[in-house]
Amino acid sequence: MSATGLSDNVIPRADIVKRAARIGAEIRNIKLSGDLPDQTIAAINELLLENKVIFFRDQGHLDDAEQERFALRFGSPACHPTLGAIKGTASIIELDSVRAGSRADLWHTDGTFVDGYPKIAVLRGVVMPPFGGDTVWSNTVTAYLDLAPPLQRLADKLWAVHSNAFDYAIMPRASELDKKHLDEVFTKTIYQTEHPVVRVHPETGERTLLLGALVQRFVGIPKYDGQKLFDLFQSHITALENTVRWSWKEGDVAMWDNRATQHYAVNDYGDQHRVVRRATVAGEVPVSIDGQSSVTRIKTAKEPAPEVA
Ligand SMILES: O=C(O)CCC(=O)C(=O)O
Ligand SMILES: [Fe+2]
Repeated sequence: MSATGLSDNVIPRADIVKRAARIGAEIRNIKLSGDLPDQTIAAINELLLENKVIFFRDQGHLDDAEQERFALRFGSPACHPTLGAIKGTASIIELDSVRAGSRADLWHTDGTFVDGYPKIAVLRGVVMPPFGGDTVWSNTVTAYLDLAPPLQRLADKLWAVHSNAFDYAIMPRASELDKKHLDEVFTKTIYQTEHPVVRVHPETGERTLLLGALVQRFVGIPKYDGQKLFDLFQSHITALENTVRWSWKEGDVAMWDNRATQHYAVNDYGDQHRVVRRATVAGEVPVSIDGQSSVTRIKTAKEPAPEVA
């Protein structure tokens, strides 16, 4: 049952199938489009807030334009700060396994190197391998609640610097080509943004842990100690009880609340082809439990690499 009961009137309870106790539900018998009634959109938003990630099978009718029209019923497009959108769309990016840098096999929240990073992502499975290639999401609200109260109080006070100038060289499964591509394309402009480690969710008021792969360091804490703290908090986010794993079929759609989750695309499908396309909805600037907003401290275009004669 949903918190307000709104979804019960519009989406029958029998069509909401929970996939794990703490996160994830599949919504059945709905055809996604940009033309769904307002009430249905509100019910989907409510199910999203409650379940953090929701799944829809059999959405093979969607093309890029319709996928984006559906996503934009929840807000305005979030254009990726350094990657171009697919032609004819405002926000859709494609991750194609044959292209360098398309395997998101790290726990992350999307786009946290800027202050108002995306609030919602809508991901469509376009080409799926016969085995492997699942995606896993974690609930960063229950991860916070799992912390012992003294650790919650510690997290409440911490701030972290997030950047896209990530050290791609440390990625365990990326090829040299992947690393070079990521370094060149993803970091055309370098951002550094300070976010509270505990973000108050703007719609639910829940406390969420805001960390993930783009964290560079904690403000005011030496790197060595910071790494241990990061590992401690992050280990609660990736605890299996806080996660749900989706085994994709082509035409599936996964929609997540990027303010209350992290995700990880499992890189276990070898050379098989896998393509997903993602529409993203712009998000609010995070606010800490004492009302302070995130700030982008640095935004600089990277010098082009010198020509080698
Ligand atoms: O490939 C996936 O399943 C997820 C990729 C990802 O991290 C994203 O779309 O934000
Ligand atoms: Fe992602």
